Amino acid sequence: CDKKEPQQHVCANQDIIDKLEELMELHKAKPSDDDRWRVFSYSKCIRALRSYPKRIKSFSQARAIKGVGEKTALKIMEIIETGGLRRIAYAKTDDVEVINVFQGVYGVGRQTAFMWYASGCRTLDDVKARKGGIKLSTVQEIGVRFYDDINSRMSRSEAEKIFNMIKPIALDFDAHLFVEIMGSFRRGKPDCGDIDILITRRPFDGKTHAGVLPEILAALHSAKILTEDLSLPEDFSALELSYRGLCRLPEPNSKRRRIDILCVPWESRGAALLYYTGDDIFNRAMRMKANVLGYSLNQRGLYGGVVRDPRDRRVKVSEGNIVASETEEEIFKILGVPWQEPRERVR
Ligand code: DCP
Ligand code: MG
Ligand code: MN
Repeated sequence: CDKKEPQQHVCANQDIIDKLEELMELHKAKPSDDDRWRVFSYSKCIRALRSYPKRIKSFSQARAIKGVGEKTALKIMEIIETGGLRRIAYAKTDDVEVINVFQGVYGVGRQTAFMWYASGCRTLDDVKARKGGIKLSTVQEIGVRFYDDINSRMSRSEAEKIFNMIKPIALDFDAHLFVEIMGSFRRGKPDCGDIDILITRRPFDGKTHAGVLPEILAALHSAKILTEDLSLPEDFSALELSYRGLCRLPEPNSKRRRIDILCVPWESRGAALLYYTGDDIFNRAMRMKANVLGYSLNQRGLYGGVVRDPRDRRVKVSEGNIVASETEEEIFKILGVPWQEPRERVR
């Protein structure tokens, strides 16, 4: 039961999928080649189960599904019969937990997490003490220092307060800027992992938002709202820019919060809003819908006349031409998807 349409869907074998996913996540945090293969085969199996319409009742039925091998079929039967999967407990070794903590550090991926572990680090204090002579990038150092802050979610009201301080500062530089909050906040979620902001400008007088971002960033730093930069655009004069950083309410004891600021050309604001409002599962459903209709959808727009390589449909032979990008409404309309308010765009 892949979400072919962007709407709620319950799977006939959801309990099985949940357990196999849990096991897959554990193997993801293990370094061996064997584990890599297990992750690969579980993900294939999970995908097959998602699109399998009936409740699985027997070993032979499970085995007959493409992508389900003998060992996985046995696991499926164990889940059906006992509601649990003993393999999960075995897979929960100490290294998994440590590596998951390390991978939770902003700027740290599998490679670095494994390297820290191999160097003898077992806790973030070990990392801070550079145990085993490990080296940290500036971003990783920030990630370790504000690990708890970055890994906790803020209330909607805190996100709102921060955004309400940022917006007038931006508008101060150019009153014609379009400054909108996207992500989970726009979907109406009661808590947010970060603050996602879109900036653009209608060039009615020939002027664009080009060049305004560095001024805004400097002002936000002076106002003690931005505290650390995580990644800056290479060329600030471009129309399409993305900034990542940490911010906080300029009050004592306020926590650091993740912030993403995007600048896009005025013509692609609809596609950008659609993409960055999410959620990611909804986006996937919309992209799939577009592909089925022979279009291609990304954060820049909806493209028609895309020619794909028949041997590998992911490869585009021709980029096609833009069909819609200015408003979310026209993209919904062309895809034949009934309009959904941001708060409805959830799994
Ligand atoms: N997005 C996506 N696929 C990704 C990452 C992001 O489609 N791999 C889109 C959908 C997200 C949006 O970008 O909703 C913003 O990304 P965030 O990571 O900020 O996610 P949310 O704002 O949805 O949730 P959170 O509250 O955790 O920030
Ligand atoms: Mg977000
Ligand atoms: Mn974000």
